[in-house]
Amino acid sequence: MSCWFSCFFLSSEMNLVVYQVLSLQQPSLLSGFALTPPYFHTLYDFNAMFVDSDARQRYYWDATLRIPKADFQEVLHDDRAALAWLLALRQVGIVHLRGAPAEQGQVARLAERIGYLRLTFYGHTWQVQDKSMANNVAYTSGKLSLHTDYPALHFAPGVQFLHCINQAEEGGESEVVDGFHMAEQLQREDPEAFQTLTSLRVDFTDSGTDYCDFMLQSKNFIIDVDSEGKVTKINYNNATRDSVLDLPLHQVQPFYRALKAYVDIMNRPENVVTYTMEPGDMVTFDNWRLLHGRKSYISKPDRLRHLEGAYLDWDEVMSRLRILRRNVHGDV
Ligand code: OGA
Ligand code: NM2
Ligand code: ZN
Repeated sequence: MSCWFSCFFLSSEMNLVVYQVLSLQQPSLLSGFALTPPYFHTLYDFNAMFVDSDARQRYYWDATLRIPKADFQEVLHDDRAALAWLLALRQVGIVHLRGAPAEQGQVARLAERIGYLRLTFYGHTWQVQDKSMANNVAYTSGKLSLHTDYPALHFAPGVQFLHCINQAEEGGESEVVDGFHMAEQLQREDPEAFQTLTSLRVDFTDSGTDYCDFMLQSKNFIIDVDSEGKVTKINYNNATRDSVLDLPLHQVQPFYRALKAYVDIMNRPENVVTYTMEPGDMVTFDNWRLLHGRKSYISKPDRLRHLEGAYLDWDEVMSRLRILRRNVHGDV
């Protein structure tokens, strides 16, 4: 096993050190936290022994995050590697897998490792390419500002896989932010804006033809909170936000002001992590928590940018995480 998770699974002394570091952090902020060996591995080895509710603990981050990395083949074939991957996906919200074959079919293979993928109107898996007669801005060579996928659904997919089969010669770099951390910043800096985005429903729409024809309409809070006020889901894609804003007149200006405040925070350079996907790279991320984007790119006939994507839901991912934890650690 060449996986960098493996060697640190053996070091229980190190795990205790990491536990002490983490227990001092409240709220849990992973800014600048060394998420590369040895810290990252010990962190996830330790957390693999947590009880179920603790597996839901999230560590917030900013631009200093070093995105957790794992080997695609090892995640497919090794239960410890798969468990570490899913824990990091839950807690950090994003993991890069390296070493997938640069051909179609890999996101479906990885989804089978979990259970099954989530079918949407864009198909079982979908091809992100510059298409003629594009039915979505993602299928052009244009810039995608920070967004979550599919707020036009009332139950947006929880997890997203994006596999790079071919990268553009120029442009096409990726960006991500921690939407929960950004919401926490908004709540602190501008409580009124936070209150607005958690209490006003915004219209999203998506219509066209792909897997079959569709005409979606939704009303979602940009920031979903639970009954205790804890942020649970971000719903925001400006490309599918409806031209209709179904709000009483006196709420229109406060809504746009609040949305701008949130978008301004997420675009601060100190919050954005930028990376470039190479053929064979696959990014797996929490689509309820992260916002992601891409820079525009230049399409050349001999080097067409091509990503393949797929969605899953958190229930299925957490189900696999529990089974792996039982198999690896013998917990119930
Ligand atoms: C998308 C998307 C990212 C990219 O298709 O929704 O975010 O890099 N794509 O093309
Ligand atoms: N794609 C990539 O919210 C969205 O429409 C996101 C979804 C087309 C499946 C894009
Ligand atoms: Zn997207």
